[in-house]
Amino acid sequence: MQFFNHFLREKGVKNDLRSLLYHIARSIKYINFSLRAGNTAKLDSSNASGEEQMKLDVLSDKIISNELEKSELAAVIASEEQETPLKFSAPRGQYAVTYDPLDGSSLVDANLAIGSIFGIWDTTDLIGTTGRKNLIAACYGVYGPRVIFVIAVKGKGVHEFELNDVGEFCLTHENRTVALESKYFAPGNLRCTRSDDKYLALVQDWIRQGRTLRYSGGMVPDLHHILSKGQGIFSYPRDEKYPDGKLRLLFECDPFSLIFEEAGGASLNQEGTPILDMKVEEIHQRVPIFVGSKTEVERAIEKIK
Ligand code: P6P
Repeated sequence: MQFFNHFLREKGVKNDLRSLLYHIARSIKYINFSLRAGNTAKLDSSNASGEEQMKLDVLSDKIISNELEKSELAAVIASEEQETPLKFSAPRGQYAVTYDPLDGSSLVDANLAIGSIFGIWDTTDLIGTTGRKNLIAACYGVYGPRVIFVIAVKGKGVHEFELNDVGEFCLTHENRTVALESKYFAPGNLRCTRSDDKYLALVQDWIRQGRTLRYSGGMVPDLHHILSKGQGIFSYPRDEKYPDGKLRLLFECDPFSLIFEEAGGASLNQEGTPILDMKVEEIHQRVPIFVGSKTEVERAIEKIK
């Protein structure tokens, strides 16, 4: 049994990044506890993207920001739940952390799995950078029947840990990889097939080919399904309601793109540009995303762009 801190040290992950990941892991433990004990009520407020907030969204955001402040290694944090980034006064480190504290929180009342997503950047100037240039690590927590913590440090692979009965994250899978082709598909935003004939044809192709549909409406469990099966494609194209796509570049798509490229997969926008090469224009920037098995993603973009 290997604890995640020991494992990362053996992988040569430097002390301050390991310490930052330790605080992120603590926040995942506290959020997990609050989910099992917490109130699934909605608030009469909305987040910076205009989405209805749950009490658990606000609580999760507070848990994470407290842990990141305690780490003293994050100089700047940017949350999907907050309008603007927060600069800490006297940090020891110079990292920025971007995060979606509780992605898919609207699924909590249906008792479906949800998650938290984190990107760790070696710059505090997020506007104007790209994931390729400054995103050095990404991780997510999945709150399901088991609590899973997946970490990718740039150039060091993708590794999976599970929370045990005494609150430690132990290694369960080293070097997760994604095959070039897949039998699974996770087609998001099916509403847009009413107006986008190319997306309709793409989804119909997947159905005709006898592919297996796996889609829950939660990006974290839907993408974790692809990583855990080692194959799959997740798609969320743009439409009239979301002309730039629904999912956020900094809080969801860049972190998952680093993870999937590290696992040998691909993550492209609807024009076929790697998400990691997209310049950050504004904090809550949205982007269409096709991510997963490399050949499947490339084939899908050829059909839809
Ligand atoms: P739709 C959840 O609200 C989320 O942000 C992602 O977790 C998920 O992939 C997507 O939206 C689901 O969107 O349009 O299917 O509800």
